[in-house]
Amino acid sequence: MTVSFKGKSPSRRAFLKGAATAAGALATAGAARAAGDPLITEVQPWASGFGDGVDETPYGLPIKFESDVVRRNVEWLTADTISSINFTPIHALDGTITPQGCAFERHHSGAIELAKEDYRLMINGLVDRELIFTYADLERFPRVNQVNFLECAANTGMEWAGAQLNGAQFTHGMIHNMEYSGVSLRTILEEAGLTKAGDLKDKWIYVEGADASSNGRSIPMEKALDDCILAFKANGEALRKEHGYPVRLVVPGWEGNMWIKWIRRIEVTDAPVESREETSKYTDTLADGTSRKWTWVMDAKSVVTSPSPQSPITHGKGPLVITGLAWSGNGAIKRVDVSRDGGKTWAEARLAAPGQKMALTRFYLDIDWDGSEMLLQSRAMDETGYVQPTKTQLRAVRGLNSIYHNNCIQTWWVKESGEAENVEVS
Ligand SMILES: Nc1nc2c(c(=O)[nH]1)N[C@H]1C(S)=C(S)[C@@H](COP(=O)(O)O)O[C@H]1N2
Ligand SMILES: [Mo]
Repeated sequence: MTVSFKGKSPSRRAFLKGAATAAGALATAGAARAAGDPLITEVQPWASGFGDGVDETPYGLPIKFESDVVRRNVEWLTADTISSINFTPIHALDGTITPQGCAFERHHSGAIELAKEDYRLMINGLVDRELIFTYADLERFPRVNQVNFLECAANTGMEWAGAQLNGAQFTHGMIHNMEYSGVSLRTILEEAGLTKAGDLKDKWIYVEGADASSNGRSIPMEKALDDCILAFKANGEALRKEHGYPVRLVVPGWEGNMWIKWIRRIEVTDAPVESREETSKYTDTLADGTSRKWTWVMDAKSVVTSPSPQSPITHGKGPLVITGLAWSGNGAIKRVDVSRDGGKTWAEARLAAPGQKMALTRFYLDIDWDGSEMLLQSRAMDETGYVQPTKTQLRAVRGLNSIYHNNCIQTWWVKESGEAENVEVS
């Protein structure tokens, strides 16, 4: 096995032998520290005065001590911040729901400010009745709730050629997972009427946003009528401006580019439009120079979020929580395995809750770390039986010309110091 990190190949090391320990046996972590601790023996300022009144913070932000849990961009990645991307701090989050305030953003012409009163949604093309809805109109249709991940097709795209970015936030942070509330797209299409469209099997919709880029995409009618929603709310509150306020399209399991923000038009068509976003972009060039198109589904993928380069082990050996996220655009995650020796041996991780369709799943592996280095990996399996591929397996099929749809197994080299680096094993 060789390990490469930014071109270099650290020599092979001894690998961790320790087996996973039952959670019950880990209860002693740090317990006997109290004796003589001034935080225990002395009265502290927060216990001897008043805290803030309830009128101080009508809408709250995270406490100042958490100020590094923020979206970050990578300056050299794009020419400016308008047509750009920032990344979710997944290394610092837990559970599965991404707070909107730190959920990554991707815009092609900046985040626009569109008031509900100025919002219009048009349906035209092969419909029985062309319609225009206001925001208030949309609110009067029966509503649905759905938790879904959105992953940009370019997530992990910089890693094709080798280990590049040192942090789960940057390698895997073009993802968020929210609970959406809105109206099923099917409801709105049926309101406009689809009898004129005839046989729906070969029909499409073309969707576009109100921003200058419009980000138009074609979606097959079958998917449009299946599980897409026109969402107004995320995690209980109105969508943030940057995520498409007041209405965005949710396309469960499919590449983020199709989740049109500030959606203004739906056209029913008898063929795909072949727009910029589905021809020159969001297609995957193979080794022989030909390109795959209509690669909509985000295949099963996972990543260890901690320990990881931005979330080193700081407590030395003993009980250690290894955790991460898994997801699949083809349905629910069924199982996640974790390797500590670069993929030679695997242990089945514990899913915090059974996998939900097209939503993030949190996994944990509770171990007794012996302090030796690890080549940490996770491998997801979804309900179709699909298993997340290694980087070598993916390159064999896709070559090195691709940007999008890199769902390979990630490796973190966790050193004896507890620090971690982005590496590749082969
Ligand atoms: N109208 C519009 N919709 C858009 C985009 C855009 O630039 N304009 N970007 C797309 C891309 S490429 C992605 S990955 C997702 C990002 O959604 P987010 O900003 O909520 O993370 O929105 C998609 N929808
Ligand atoms: Mo994207």
